[in-house]
Amino acid sequence: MGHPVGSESGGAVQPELPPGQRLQRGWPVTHYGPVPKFRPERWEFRVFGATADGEKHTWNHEEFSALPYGTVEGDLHCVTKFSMLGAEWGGVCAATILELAPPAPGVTHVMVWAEYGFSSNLRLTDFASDRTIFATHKGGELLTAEHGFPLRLVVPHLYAWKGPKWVRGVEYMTADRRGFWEERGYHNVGDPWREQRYSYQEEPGEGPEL
Ligand SMILES: Nc1nc2c(c(=O)[nH]1)N[C@H]1C(S)=C(S)[C@@H](COP(=O)(O)O)O[C@H]1N2
Ligand SMILES: [Mo]
Repeated sequence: MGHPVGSESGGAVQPELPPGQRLQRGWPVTHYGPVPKFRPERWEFRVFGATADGEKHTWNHEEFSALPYGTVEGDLHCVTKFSMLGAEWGGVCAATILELAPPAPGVTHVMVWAEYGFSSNLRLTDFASDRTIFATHKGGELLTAEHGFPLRLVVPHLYAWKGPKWVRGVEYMTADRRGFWEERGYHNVGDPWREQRYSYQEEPGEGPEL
């Protein structure tokens, strides 16, 4: 049976969860460190590293807010085993950023950077998924500070740590490098359907040497 398909259980249709996950009602707040204060005049979103034109691309908050708005339906699966299903995220699709600031041909991975140096690495193919979104809204409402306002990444097909809150930019990389949680024992790829929780589960080729 395919994964995000509903199944009958006691008469009610239950959405299916990845292995080992349980459904969370409501939306808990989970992160490491303090919630940053948003200062619009100092905020900018940058795309740097191996860009196609060799230049760094930046948007201030006003410019970023004027980018095309898209929506995506997606779940959050926390590696601590709760999942929040079926949220509607609004914001700027990663595909839009890739179009406006294309990567050089040799780019294989990206590092997504957030406030206080938090980071997470993704394969370019995961970042380029049509469901990967830099979200400003959930369910039509602006994100709250604890949930990542003014901007967070959502990658519905990977564990939620792969989506930094308070995101500030993307680095295009021609080789893989581990981000914050990936350096601290979490799986380099993080596919919840394959239960890729910890780095000791990595198969050869799934991550840089530890
Ligand atoms: N900047 C930052 N983003 C982060 C984290 C973090 O520690 N710092 N934790 C991640 C983890 S582990 C999860 S489960 C989700 C939780 O998002 P939520 O608090 O909106 O539910 O945020 C992710 N994004
Ligand atoms: Mo998490």
